[in-house]
Amino acid sequence: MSDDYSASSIQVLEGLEAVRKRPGMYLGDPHDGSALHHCIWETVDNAVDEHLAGYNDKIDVIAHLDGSVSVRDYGRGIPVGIHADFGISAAEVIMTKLHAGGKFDNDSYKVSGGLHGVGVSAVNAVSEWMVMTIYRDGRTWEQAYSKGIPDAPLADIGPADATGTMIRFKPDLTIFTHIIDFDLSIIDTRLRETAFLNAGLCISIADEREEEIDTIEHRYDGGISEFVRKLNERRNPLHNEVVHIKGSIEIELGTVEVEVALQWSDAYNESVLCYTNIIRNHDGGTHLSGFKTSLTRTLNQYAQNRKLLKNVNQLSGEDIREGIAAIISIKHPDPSFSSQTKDKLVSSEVKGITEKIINEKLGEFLEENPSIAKIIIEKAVLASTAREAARKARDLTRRKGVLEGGGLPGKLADCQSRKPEECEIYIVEGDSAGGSAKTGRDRRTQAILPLRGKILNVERQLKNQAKVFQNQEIQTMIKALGAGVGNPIIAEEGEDSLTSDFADMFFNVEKLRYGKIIIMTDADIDGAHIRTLILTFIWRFMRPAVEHGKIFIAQPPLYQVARGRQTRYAFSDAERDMHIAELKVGHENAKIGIQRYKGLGEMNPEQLWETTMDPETRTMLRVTAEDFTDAGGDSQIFSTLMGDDVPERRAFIEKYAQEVTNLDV
Ligand code: 0RA
Repeated sequence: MSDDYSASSIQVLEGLEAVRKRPGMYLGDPHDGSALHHCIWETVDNAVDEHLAGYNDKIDVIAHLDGSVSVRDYGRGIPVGIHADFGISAAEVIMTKLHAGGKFDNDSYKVSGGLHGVGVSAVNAVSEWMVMTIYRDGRTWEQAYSKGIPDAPLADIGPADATGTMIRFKPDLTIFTHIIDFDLSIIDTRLRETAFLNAGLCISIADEREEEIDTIEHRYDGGISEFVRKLNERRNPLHNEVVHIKGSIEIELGTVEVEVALQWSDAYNESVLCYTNIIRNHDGGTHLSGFKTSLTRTLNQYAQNRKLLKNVNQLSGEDIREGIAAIISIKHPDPSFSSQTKDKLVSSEVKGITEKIINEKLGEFLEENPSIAKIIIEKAVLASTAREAARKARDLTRRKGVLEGGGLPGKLADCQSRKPEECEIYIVEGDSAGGSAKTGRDRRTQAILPLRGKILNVERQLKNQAKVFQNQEIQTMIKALGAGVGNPIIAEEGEDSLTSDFADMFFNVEKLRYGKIIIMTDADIDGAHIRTLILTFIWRFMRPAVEHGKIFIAQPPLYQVARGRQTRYAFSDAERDMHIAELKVGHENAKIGIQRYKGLGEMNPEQLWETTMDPETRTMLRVTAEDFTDAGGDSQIFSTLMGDDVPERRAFIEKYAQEVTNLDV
């Protein structure tokens, strides 16, 4: 045995010992299952490298009954010749020397690409046993190890009719204390991602521990384009074709390859996943910032050249990325990361490289696909308009005086009390009804805000919010309520609700100046329309007020039934008929007067107080979120109330009038 050999084997033992002592440093936490699965990733990565080098298109992963896992590839096979420096087979060097993976000094043994981490030797070190089988040059070679140490030199054990490498290892359970089982769903998820990132590579997974062994195969010839389609599976893409960009640039150390796939959907969030050498970078890095810069610049340039920006000066990066799903995958011969976990790529040259490639290729794509380009720009312009409106909303509420006393609208007849919990505001349709309400109210706790005519239908203006905030009646309401105004919450199919900067930002239900907001409109179709418009605005822009049960609908009577001095009010046809019958009892020919109230204005202040506003006797309908979201969607309450179907509307109101009796209001 040469001195060289003994020297290097001491080194090997020391290296293996280091891994066994501190597996967490090399493979992740040995107690939560992450290190255990990392062993598979590390082994598969070697086979993936062989694919990247262009020699392997299939990887078979099997979880065996005995708790071992085997990874078979069909590449060239690990070199079996004696390594000049170490005097042992190159295969043994790879399996026993830490970091030997990509760090061979001798170029002839350089692992293809040399892309991956700690190397399979670390896996060997934490394995109770490992067997390496190599199929190469028509022969089969084998070497077995215990805890990383070879049982015997690599041996030729017979002929072979294929090429490739199989590595089978059994984790050492004295190191992996807590979780002893491989989890197939974890393996499946990760290896599917690997398959997406390596177009054409087929990865099969089988679990021999199951009674019925079925083999899962992942193969995506479309690569990251198919990955993007998968991301958008539950969304509505705005264009069918996925934009796929690929390019490379030479640097001193070798080639940097940049591959990007992207597609926009009608969603509001952005999902951009970044990878370096097939490893996910959760915090992005220089490839992501290059991507963002280039996307913003290229799309703005294109839009400006084509005069597609109408009322918008320039599209921001956020506007452009609204609704985007993208995969950024780069290959780098020697990447640097901010940490051991590789969550963030920091190689500075990558930003410029990514930018350059995307500038060029995305520019080309847009030129060649003007209709897709138009769709993307239009989406960004909409996002920009909405964002601008959001900014205006913010300004409106921030401007001094808008929220507090000094800024109260002139039309508001405020109440005397300043305790929101005992205060109410009646939002009343029309000036004349407003007049009656002002006279009839309890001015200590009841405020009256008359609105003139119909307010804007905000449902049609969700994409153009600036118009909403310019509307006089809406401004008046925002000021009177004193709690600011939010931005439209547009529920998205399959997602909880809109999360980004649109949701409930500037409306603060705690700041409401009144504990009850009562909408009081005429009991006719016009009144129902106006009520619906007000409710729509509140639902879209002040939703928490609904959710906190602050919104009510006043229930003025539909009829007055009178016999002599006896008067009764009826809130439905049925109640009217009941009153008539009761008043007639014993006086078949009695003269009964029936007055149908067409508007609040027909009631004098006392009547309005008595029937509709007196907290002791009135009935009111409390509006709940379910009223907007019941089966049939947002539009149910709207269509019922907006519709011309009078009987239906009446039935609706009667139904609520009934429910309201149980309400303590
Ligand atoms: C070093 C050099 C060559 C291939 C490999 C390593 C290799 C390593 C692994 C690990 C798992 N599967 C593998 N397949 C190949 C290139 C040898 C040549 O030039 O033929």
